[in-house]
Amino acid sequence: MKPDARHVCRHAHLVTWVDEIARLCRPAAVHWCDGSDDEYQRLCAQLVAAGTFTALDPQRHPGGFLARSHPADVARVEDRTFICSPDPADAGPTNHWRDPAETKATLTRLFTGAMSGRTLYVVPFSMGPIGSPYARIGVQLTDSAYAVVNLRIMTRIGSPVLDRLASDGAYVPCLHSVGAPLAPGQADVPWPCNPEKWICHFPAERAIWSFGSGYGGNALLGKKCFALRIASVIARDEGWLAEHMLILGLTAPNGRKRYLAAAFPSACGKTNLAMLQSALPGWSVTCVGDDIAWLHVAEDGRLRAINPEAGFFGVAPGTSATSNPHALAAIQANTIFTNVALTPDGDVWWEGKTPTPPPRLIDWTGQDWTPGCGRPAAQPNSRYTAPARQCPVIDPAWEDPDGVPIDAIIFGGRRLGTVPLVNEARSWAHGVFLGSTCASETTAAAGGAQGVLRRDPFAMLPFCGYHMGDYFAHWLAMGRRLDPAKRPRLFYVNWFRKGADGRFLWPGFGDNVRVLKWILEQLDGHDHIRTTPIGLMPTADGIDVQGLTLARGAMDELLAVDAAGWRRELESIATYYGTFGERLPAELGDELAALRSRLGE
Ligand code: GTP
Ligand code: SPV
Ligand code: MN
Repeated sequence: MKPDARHVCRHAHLVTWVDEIARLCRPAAVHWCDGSDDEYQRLCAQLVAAGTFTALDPQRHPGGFLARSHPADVARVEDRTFICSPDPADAGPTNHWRDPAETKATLTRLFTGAMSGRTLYVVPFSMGPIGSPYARIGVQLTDSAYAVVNLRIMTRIGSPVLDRLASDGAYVPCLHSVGAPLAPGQADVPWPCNPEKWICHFPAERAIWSFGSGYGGNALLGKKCFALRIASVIARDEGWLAEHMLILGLTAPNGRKRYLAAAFPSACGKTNLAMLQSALPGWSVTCVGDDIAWLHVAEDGRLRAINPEAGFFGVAPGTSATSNPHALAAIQANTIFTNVALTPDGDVWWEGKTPTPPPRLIDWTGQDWTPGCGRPAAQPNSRYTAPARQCPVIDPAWEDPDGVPIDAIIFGGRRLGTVPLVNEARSWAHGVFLGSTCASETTAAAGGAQGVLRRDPFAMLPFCGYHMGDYFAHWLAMGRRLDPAKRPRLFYVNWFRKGADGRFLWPGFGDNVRVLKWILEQLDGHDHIRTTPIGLMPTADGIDVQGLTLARGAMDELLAVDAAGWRRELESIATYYGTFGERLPAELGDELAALRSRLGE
């Protein structure tokens, strides 16, 4: 791969770092990525030749590829993700802490010669539109061509970023190796990786070292490692927020448009909400981002958000023409599918794509698959990587360097019981209380057991780079910095409530616009509202159900305040809050006490 973009790099510090890492990792070659289409095509062709990629049928998916990962490298590894702050107390009780010096020593040993026989790619990338005052630059050094082509979709990479960096710009060094050196003459495998994985963050020096995995958030270091874990630390220090949130525009029939952000845990509905096809006539949603939001206080005291990413790394299973037609359109061309199933005619398939599966497939492990064989055809955390600009409802302002103004923030998660369909916080502090107490059932997005209910405050449990108690305090402080008249209002939703028969009570997806409508009406002032002990909720007729048939009694159950459930919840929150010790802001203890007394406890 020659020539490369090294010649346009005027940044002596970066050149020195790359040289140093090349000496450590001993790659066979070093390639500076320019980010061009030509380079992308060559890398994809190389991945096809290596057996990592299978080209899809160009009629069905022009520029489409399927990648199958190693069966043990399919999701983020939270138990191997470390925050290496100098003081263990700064990582807090929700993170895995390791000593920075010791961890560097271990990693240096692991990285020694780790890239033998491979190419070291230098990938300068911008999180956020290049030139936006809110954008930040990272440089990923990686021996994974798969990571490079994914980064090219998910971020803005190459020469324009080097130009922006000039001779002395700041960047976050992101070192990545799949940890599979090749001896001379040794044949490669389609998905190199290492059974030993280390996803390490050094918040004090703002650096990332990732070893052993080629998958998703473990390997695309701009995403969770930089844009959330390291960025959350930068944001704390600089007075902004780095959040696991979608950003959407909601237009009412009168033409008025507002922007909302929503934090749901991994695989809990951000992508689907961000580009929903409205079930209500006259209402429409446009997508600014589906996974990460960087939020700043603008000069006028308003909260504004940018999407630091440029693509979607979305959950494939469940994506269908009925659940999310806009995502299906976005992934028609130029998309990398990872761990989905392949049809005999070069198309892709996953559970839920069509009501009935095709009669024959090659499953995500490369084996023949027939319906009823007892194995899933697609890995439950199979994903697509697609350029955001291909989304048919991408918002016209999605790359606005100043971001979009946020009028409401929604928290949520998968809760089978207790938590109602929608609820508004009584105040900013109450909203921070709601965000801090979010809980959700675990999903396939991370290794470990699934369907286990755990606290996932602000959907940031796996992504906050510092002490969660300090993070709550930072949210409270941000509220004080916003103009009270322009401050976003805070809501809590739950699409995942189940009835006695074990089925979802709420249809979800495009029907979620009905709840967004109530939220917008709340902002504008209306009377479909009742005050309850847990917050402000819709009246029985508050949610617009035109054209919708719900099971009998479903709406009552969705909008009920389950007193017994909330009493259990109080105890569980008290125990949870206890884990933060004196770093739990006093206001949150007060909110818990106030809820207790409103519930008559
Ligand atoms: P990450 O990319 O992991 O951060 O996830 P995400 O929050 O963007 O989740 P996504 O929208 O991809 O949804 C994950 C799963 O939840 C998919 O299988 C969806 O089909 C399902 N899902 C999304 N929205 C709804 C909903 O409103 N109701 C129900 N029942 N399921 C939903
Ligand atoms: C998530 O797990 O929240 C994701 C996918 O968005 S990953 O990039 O793997 O983190
Ligand atoms: Mn995510």
